[in-house]
Amino acid sequence: MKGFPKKFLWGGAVAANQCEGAWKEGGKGLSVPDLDWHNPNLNRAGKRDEDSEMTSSRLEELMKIHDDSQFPKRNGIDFYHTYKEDLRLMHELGLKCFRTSINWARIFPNGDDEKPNEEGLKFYDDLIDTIVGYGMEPIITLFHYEIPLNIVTKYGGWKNREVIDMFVKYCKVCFERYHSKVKYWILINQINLIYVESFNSLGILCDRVENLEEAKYQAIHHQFVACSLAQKAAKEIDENMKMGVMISDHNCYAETAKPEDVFYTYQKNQMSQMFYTDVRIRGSYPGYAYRFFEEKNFNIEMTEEDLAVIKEYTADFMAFSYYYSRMNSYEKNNKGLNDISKNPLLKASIWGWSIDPLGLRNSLNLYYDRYCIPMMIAENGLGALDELTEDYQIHDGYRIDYLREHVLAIKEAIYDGVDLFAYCPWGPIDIVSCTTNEMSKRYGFVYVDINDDGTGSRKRYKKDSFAWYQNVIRSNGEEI
Ligand code: BGP
Repeated sequence: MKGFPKKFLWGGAVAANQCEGAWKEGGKGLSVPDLDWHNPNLNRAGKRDEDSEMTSSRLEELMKIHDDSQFPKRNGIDFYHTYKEDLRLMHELGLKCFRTSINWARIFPNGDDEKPNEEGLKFYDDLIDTIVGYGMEPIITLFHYEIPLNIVTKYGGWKNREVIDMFVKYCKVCFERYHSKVKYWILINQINLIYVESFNSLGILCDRVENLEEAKYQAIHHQFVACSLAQKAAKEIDENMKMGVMISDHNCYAETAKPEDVFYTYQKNQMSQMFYTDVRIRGSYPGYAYRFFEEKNFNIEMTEEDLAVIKEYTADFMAFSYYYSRMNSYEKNNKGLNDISKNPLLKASIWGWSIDPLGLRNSLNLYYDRYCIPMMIAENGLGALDELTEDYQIHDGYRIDYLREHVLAIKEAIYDGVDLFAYCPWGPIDIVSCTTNEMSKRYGFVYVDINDDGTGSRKRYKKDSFAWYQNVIRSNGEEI
């Protein structure tokens, strides 16, 4: 097909923990992102934040800090109180869909509570009604790192099998309450990121397990089972709901055409990306994963019932976030899945994220060829340091350039035959960064005047990119 489908969902995506704030309001429990500490001496282009793998002692230290300004996600952009006004701006932007998450700890403050927290549900009743009221299709993520902290400290996170039932119970509450309003659900945000995010994604404290890597794969098995069981519950409640599997795509290129570079790069892509979608879409563990476990001597406990439910309840659509591509060399990068090289042929943002629009077209083709199910781009965008001028303008031509190139690549992929139904640029309104916990890494079409230390007027201003995206949507991708 040439051009975007008629009912294409042009959207935007945020996550509860990065925008809502109100971390202690409405009966919400403490959750993992509430402890995401902002390092004022952050090395932006360096490795990810030191807290992506957490120890019990570091967690205790963080619990003793009572200054909220050091934890920007606790206040976010105060979306909990401003969502009506913020969503009005999203409506003005012309969004056809809006992706956000439900914060698990608002619904089950401790994860293991007997009954859901009605006040938390009430907030999402209003939020979802507002999204729908503005004519936007809500896309709801059920787990965007918002694991109740009690599940981490009392149960050891997703490594513990008991967490499956807690998650499914929480999902059921949401499905029952919102099935008539929410069609598209993403069960777990970026389910593949476990090789960099053992704490955020899985709630594992690394000193509490014998072998962290093995524990991660046990935990991910529990997430797979939980997703299929949640999906089973969803189908029983309302067959019209669609369940998506989502990964973070950073497809690796081989550094050279040397067969070793090509093959070991392929293997890296298998275990860091395809493994997750193979299980959730094809419904079984691929041979290369069993081999990976065997060669590492991992003993992953899985029952026959687990494998049966994984087989029966597979994802209805595939979603992925796309920010950058990666590069791999057999000789230089043999220290695991996250050991990669910088691609000298690509420019990068100051956070070191390479800019590669063709990589997006490549990934869309790759996944669609493999799975042939409807696809959604759940996140994409350029994090940048924006400047608010004295007359309250934000001239973010660099963002327009980035998005233009990516939207053009998507258009080509649709012409290639990919069945893509939604595109959700990340953070259509500025929110706190996920990886570096700072406000300064901005993605929005709307600027939010809040600084890293929480100061600022909190006012919202439209950036130059606002009018650009508005026109892209209005013309259904004809004017880019
Ligand atoms: C993804 C997360 C998002 C988001 C995005 C950008 O990994 O799903 O939550 O924030 O990355 O990352 P950052 O905010 O650190 O730039």
